[in-house]
Amino acid sequence: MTSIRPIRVAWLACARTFCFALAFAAAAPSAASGFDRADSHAPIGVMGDHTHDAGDVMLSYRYSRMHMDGNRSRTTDESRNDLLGPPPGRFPVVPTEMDMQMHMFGAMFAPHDRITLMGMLPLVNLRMKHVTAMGGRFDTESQHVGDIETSALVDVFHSGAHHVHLNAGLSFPTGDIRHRDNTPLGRQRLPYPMQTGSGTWDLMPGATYLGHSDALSWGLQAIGTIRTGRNSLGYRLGNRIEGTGWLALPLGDVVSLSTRAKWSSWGNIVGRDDALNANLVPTADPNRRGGHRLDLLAGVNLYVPIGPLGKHRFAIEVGSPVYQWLDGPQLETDWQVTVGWQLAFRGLVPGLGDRRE
Ligand SMILES: [Cu+2]
Repeated sequence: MTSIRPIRVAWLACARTFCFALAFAAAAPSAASGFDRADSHAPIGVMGDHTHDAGDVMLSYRYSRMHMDGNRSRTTDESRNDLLGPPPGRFPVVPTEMDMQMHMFGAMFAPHDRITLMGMLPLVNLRMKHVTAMGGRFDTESQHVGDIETSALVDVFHSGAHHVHLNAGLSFPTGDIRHRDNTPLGRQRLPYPMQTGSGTWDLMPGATYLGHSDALSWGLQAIGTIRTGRNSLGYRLGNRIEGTGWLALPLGDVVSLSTRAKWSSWGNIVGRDDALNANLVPTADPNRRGGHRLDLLAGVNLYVPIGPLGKHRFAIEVGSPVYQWLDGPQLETDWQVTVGWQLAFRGLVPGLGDRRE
């Protein structure tokens, strides 16, 4: 009973935003662009960056990996020897490294020239290495479907080289929040960052601006993640805001190079999982999860028209933080990489909107 109300409020807020966006879209000029090059999609690490014309379908696959190594409190690195020890103040177990891998399958479909629907299914693999105050080492692993995300991208402005759309996303609690693995204390519930889901319905509102000239293209995007209510274990992850801006340089018709900056801020956990002991390991402390990070990334997009129907895109983007402030001790990010493939079918579903070509 108690979990129904926040969901209803969330749905109402979402529906209201969406109706507002639709009203805008109806008044906006046509989204016909004719902008069709390697850099007409953002760097592959950006989601929901582009919209489609009515009847278009696009399939995508992304593999991403993020590597975390060493601990940090605020902006200061902390060695494991500084952290290991008896509580309070120190921890019997300290994480040393983490790898987050994700296989993300996506589909896009535009039922209308100004509305593109998008769905994303992530498969997540998380691995963490630890040391103990007794001198032991152990690893934990978690693998599961992550939180499935759907969104509607609504074109609200299009004028020559400039385009704006709104992102109205909803993340479903399909990931795991109860994963257990073997530890020196037996089979235990794993701490928050080793779970593949949030356990809550999350709203993901945002806006995206795209611009291009003959020689360059650029874009800005801001997306929030707003958790609603609490999950079935009695907590919710911190809200999150991400803002990114990029610049891309087309080299001929097939290749483009990109550079991007991305700011992320995320809060601590509200509530707690009673199965976790925050004195044992910092990852189990709901008040040591928040942070801010600025990443710089570089990418390559390839655009390969193959056959009459499909247009393939291949892309890679790599990046590293230049600034991170962590409400730690928390594992710090070292690098990340995203590799992706996209296949678009123009006008696959006929009879929608008016084709322009
Ligand atoms: Cu697409």
